[in-house]
Amino acid sequence: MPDRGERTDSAVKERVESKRQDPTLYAVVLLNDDYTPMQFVVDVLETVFHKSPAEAYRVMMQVHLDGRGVAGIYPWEVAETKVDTLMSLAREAGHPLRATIEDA
Ligand code: TYC
Repeated sequence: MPDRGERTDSAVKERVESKRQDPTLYAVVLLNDDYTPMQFVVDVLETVFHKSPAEAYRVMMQVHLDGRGVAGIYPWEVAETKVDTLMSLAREAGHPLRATIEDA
């Protein structure tokens, strides 16, 4: 039993330390498509990425006109969760909206 306790302690400790040591940031990049409604993209930028209405509209138009745009910059696990949430909302609504994660 003391054996198990030690292993558990060190596993927890290692995970905490490796998170603290990783300052790498990643960009969540929204991709344009011809079908997702502009208002849906604005809503996602406000609710998932915490943009103001004006900033959400600006990013949405950048993606619409340029093909891509940065929705936000986060540590890896946060970026992954944002993309998962975005993809789930889009799938549930029947829209083909997509996003990728890139080095920031
Ligand atoms: N191009 C879409 C349209 O005209 C709008 C859109 C903007 C779609 C941004 C996706 O990431 C996107 N309805």
